Amino acid sequence: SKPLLLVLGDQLSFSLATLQEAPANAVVVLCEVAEEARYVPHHIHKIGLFLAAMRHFAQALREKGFQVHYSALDDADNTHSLIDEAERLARQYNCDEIRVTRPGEWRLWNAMHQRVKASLPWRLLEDERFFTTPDDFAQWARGRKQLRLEYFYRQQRKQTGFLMEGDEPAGGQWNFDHDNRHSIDPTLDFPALPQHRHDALTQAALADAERHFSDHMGNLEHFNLPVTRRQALVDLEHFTRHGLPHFGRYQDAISDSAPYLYHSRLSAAMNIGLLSPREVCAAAEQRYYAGDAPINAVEGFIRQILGWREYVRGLYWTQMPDYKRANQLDFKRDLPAFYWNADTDMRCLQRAIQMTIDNSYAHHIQRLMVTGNFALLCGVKPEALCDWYLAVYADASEWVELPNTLGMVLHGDGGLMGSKPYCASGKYIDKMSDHCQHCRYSPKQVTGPNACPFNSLYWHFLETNAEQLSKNPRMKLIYGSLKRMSDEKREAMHQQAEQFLQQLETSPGYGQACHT
Ligand code: FAD
Ligand code: DLZ
Ligand code: SF4
Repeated sequence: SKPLLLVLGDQLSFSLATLQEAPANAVVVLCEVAEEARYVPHHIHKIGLFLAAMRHFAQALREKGFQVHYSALDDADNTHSLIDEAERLARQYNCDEIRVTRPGEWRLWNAMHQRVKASLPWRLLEDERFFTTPDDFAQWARGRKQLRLEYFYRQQRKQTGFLMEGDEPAGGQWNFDHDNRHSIDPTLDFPALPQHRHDALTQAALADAERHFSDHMGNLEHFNLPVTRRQALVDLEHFTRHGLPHFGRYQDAISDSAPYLYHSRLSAAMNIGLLSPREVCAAAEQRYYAGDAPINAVEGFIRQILGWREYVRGLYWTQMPDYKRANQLDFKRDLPAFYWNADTDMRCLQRAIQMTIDNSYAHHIQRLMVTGNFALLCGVKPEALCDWYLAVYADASEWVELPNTLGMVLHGDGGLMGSKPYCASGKYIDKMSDHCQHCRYSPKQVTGPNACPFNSLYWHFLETNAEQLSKNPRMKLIYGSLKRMSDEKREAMHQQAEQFLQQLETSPGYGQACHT
């Protein structure tokens, strides 16, 4: 038998089972295809990242002695679809089987699964680059009335031994989040990211991305994502030394000027396979035991990877394809046009979206509490918001994007990702950030021409969704406050929000799928 080993753009790891078990006659195939760049209009940095990283990985494979076929965007016979390319090349090289590691998106997994029994059969192998497989997650979830990250996470700690001292968690607690809620502080000094050199391969990849996809969001002038394992290791070392010690404390802070704060920006490198989550957790743990970073920082960081990252993946694979159709709060609104161009006078949104356009990155609190929160309060429909997050972030793949957007942000899954919606008014953004002092609105006003739109939208959201949310024990307090308000105040807020939403709908570009 002679297999074709298809390696996808987010599978750039030598540890893949397909590569580990490769027979000597195997042909390894990587394919640049327009379909993967366009099924949502990916940010130009994201496309540049995939092209540059795939080309470097193909080179590394060849150096290790693999026989590699690389389909480039400009190849005349390129079919521009992953499935068609693999089958075309299998015929060309006389392969009798196509092997591939489980992709990161259900649409591809399903398409490949349809061909398992074809005359040229596809064999799907499990992706072993995570701590858990979808089967492990299903087993953990079986019989539980409620799925909660915290219990899943503790089990992961015990199973992997990260931050464990015998049977006990290091530092005496599983979770140090109460130490991790500091807001932005003008005296803070954030570490600058390492600047990566663009070799000839990277330069050519970026030029090709530009030539084919210049109509997509962003420009490549300041492209600085790691595209090789070596660059990713530089970023990991830099983060654990300079960012990690402060990571916990300022995990929830938002800055008007700094895009990364003390976040790692390692998600893209991990998601495409340049770093393994295990080595990232191990590097962070080492800093704790060396006395270089405190427990609240290291525990908080490891929880994001060992806990959240695995949890969302388990949810995705055990709940798809139904998950994508869920819309618990029955949201119908289109995405406001300014999500594509940052053209808004709401400062926090303007900054989060502009940073996204500049870097194909926003940190978690910008995604959750600024762009996410606003979409939640306006009731943006899941498919519109999900396509946006999937398109604009370099780290976005549906297995991780969808549960975060549909579940965590829009509460569309009825509480699998979070026991209550992460809704907040302008008061929260004012407390955690330094945006409001630069804004034309006032976070302290709820009605009137200068009132922060988040405020009336917040109450409007609670009111509109009372039937579903007011019985939630974690929402009791806030619904109590709403109930105690005078009818006049409630009515004024309602009017204010309705007017705002109406304006949103009549603004130019509203309702178009994307704006570049
Ligand atoms: P850090 O803050 O340094 O965190 C360390 C690592 O923890 C990250 O690199 C990431 O691997 C992991 N992590 C942290 N939070 C989460 C989470 N909620 N879910 C899964 N992993 C997590 N992350 C993606 O990798 N891809 C996405 O497409 C994506 N879409 C998101 C969409 C929305 C609406 C929200 C609210 C969050 C999304 N996240 C996504 C999670 C998180 O925001 C990013 O992982 C994080 O901002 C990446 O930046 P960082 O590497 O600096 O993270
Ligand atoms: C995101 C992306 C892009 C832009 N281009 C390619 C590509 O040309 N070839 C490829 O194999 N993968 C690409 N990808 C990543 C795929 O979309 C990704 O593998 C699936 O979405 C599954 O996670
Ligand atoms: Fe955002 Fe409101 Fe603050 Fe303006 S006032 S920055 S819109 S929270």
